[in-house]
Amino acid sequence: MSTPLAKPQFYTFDASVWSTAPRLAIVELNYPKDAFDVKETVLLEGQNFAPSFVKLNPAATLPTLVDIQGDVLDNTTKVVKYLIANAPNAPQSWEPASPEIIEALHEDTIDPNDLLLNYSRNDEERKGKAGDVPGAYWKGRQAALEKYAASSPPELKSFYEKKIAYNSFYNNIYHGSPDEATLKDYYGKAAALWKAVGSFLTGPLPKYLSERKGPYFGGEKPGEVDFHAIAWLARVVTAAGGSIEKLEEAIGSKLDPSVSAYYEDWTKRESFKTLGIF
Ligand SMILES: N[C@@H](CCC(=O)N[C@@H](CS)C(=O)NCC(=O)O)C(=O)O
Repeated sequence: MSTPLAKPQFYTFDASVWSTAPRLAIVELNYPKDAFDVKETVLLEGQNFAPSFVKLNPAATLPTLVDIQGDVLDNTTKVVKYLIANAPNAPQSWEPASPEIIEALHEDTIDPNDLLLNYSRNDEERKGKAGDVPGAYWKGRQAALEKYAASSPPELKSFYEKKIAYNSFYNNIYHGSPDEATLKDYYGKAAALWKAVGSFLTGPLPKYLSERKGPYFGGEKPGEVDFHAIAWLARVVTAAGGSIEKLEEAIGSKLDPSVSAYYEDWTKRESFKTLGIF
C-alpha cells in the first residue's frame, strides 16, 4: 500500500489544451490556491516522457492527477470528475446538460492538438509554425525522447521506440526536407481535419448548446461539460488565428450565433482572463 499524500498531485502545463479544463475547474469551483501539489510538466521539453511520469501514466499525457490515496487519474475526463466530486462548495446543479458532448469533444477526428501542433494547411503555415511553438514542441520532444531512450528501462523500450517514430515524422515535417508526396498527403490530412472541425462546429456543437438551461451547460454557472467545451473551443479559435472571424474563414462558413456567444461569454470570465486561456 502506498503512503497517503498530503495533497493531490496535479500534473499540468499552462499551454496544454486539455490541462485548461481542470485549471478552469479549480478556479471556478473555488478550490483554495494551495489545494494541490502542482507539478508543472513542460511539454515543449518533453518532460512528460520522463520514465517516472510514463510509469504513472502510460499514455504520458496531461492532465494527470494523483489523489491522496495514490490513485492515478490519467485523463481529462477523470480529472475534471474528481474536481467536481471534491469541490469545496457544492455547485448549484451537477447534472450536466448533454454529458455525451464530453466524449464528442475528445474524438480524435477533431483533436485541437492536431490542429495547432501536428498540422499545417500549406507551406506558408508550415514554415510559420516551424519557427514558432509547434516547431519548438516537436524539436524539444525529439531531444527528450532520444535522451530517455538511451537509458530506458527495458519495460519502456518499446514505448520510446514508438514515440520516436511518431515524433520524427512531425519533426521532419517542420525541420527536415519532406518530399512532395509526403507533403501532399500531409496537407490532405490537414484539410480533412479542418473539415471535421467545421462539421462539429456547425452541426453537433450548436445542437448541444441549444439544450443548455442557461448560458452554460452547467446552467447559470459553468459545470463539468463547460470545462471541456471551452478548453476545446478556445484552442480551436487559437489554431484558426485567434478570433471567431478567423475561425469562420478557416472552416469556410458562418458559425451559429450560439457558438460565438458561448465563446465570448467565457472570455469575459475572471477565470479565463486570469489563467490566460487560449
Ligand atoms: N485523451 C487524453 C488526451 C490528453 C492529451 O492529449 N494531452 C496533451 C496535452 S493537451 C499531451 O499530454 N500531449 C503530450 C503527448 O501526447 O505526448 C485526455 O483527455 O486526457
